[in-house]
Amino acid sequence: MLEIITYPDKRLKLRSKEVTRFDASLHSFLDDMYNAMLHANGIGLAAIQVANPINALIINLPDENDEQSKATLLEIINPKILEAGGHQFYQEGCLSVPGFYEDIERFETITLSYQNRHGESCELEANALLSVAIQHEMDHLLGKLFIEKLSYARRKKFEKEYKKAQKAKKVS
Ligand code: QAP
Ligand code: CO
Repeated sequence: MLEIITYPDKRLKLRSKEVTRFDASLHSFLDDMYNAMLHANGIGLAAIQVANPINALIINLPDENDEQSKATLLEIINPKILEAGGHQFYQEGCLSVPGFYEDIERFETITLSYQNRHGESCELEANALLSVAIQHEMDHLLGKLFIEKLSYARRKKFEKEYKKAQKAKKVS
């Protein structure tokens, strides 16, 4: 199982690089990412979160029965936002910042170009939760975490709570 690295691991700050080879090793890496994400009860994961700084991310939102399946898995490689509009707030979390959730402002709607695992060019328009998830994961590719979007006061509250939770983890 791939290990998900957590804040304040400095590797999360790396800028990810363009994917140029859409080969079997990329495919098995994407499969490994999916297993690691489901194991950790996540709905989105960027490659850098398993310490591989490449422009790849996966998103698997639950369906109407609240179940995740590979049938609805999105594998997004080398994404670029073509258009963005509107604003929404969503209470975000992150597998690399376990146990912490905060309201974050994002675009409501985005239009995205990207490549799939075979290197084919794709485009999609997303809103609501899918749009939030894509923007959250794309920030990872730039070395950014959602906690960097918090106000100074909320960031300080986060640092305090997070340190306390980490200490509690170590002794248990
Ligand atoms: C990113 O986040 C995201 O703290 C994916 O203890 C954020 O999968 C997508 C998780 C907001 C859409 C909206 C977090 C699991 C999972 C935790 C996740 C935790 C266990 C986060
Ligand atoms: Co995240």
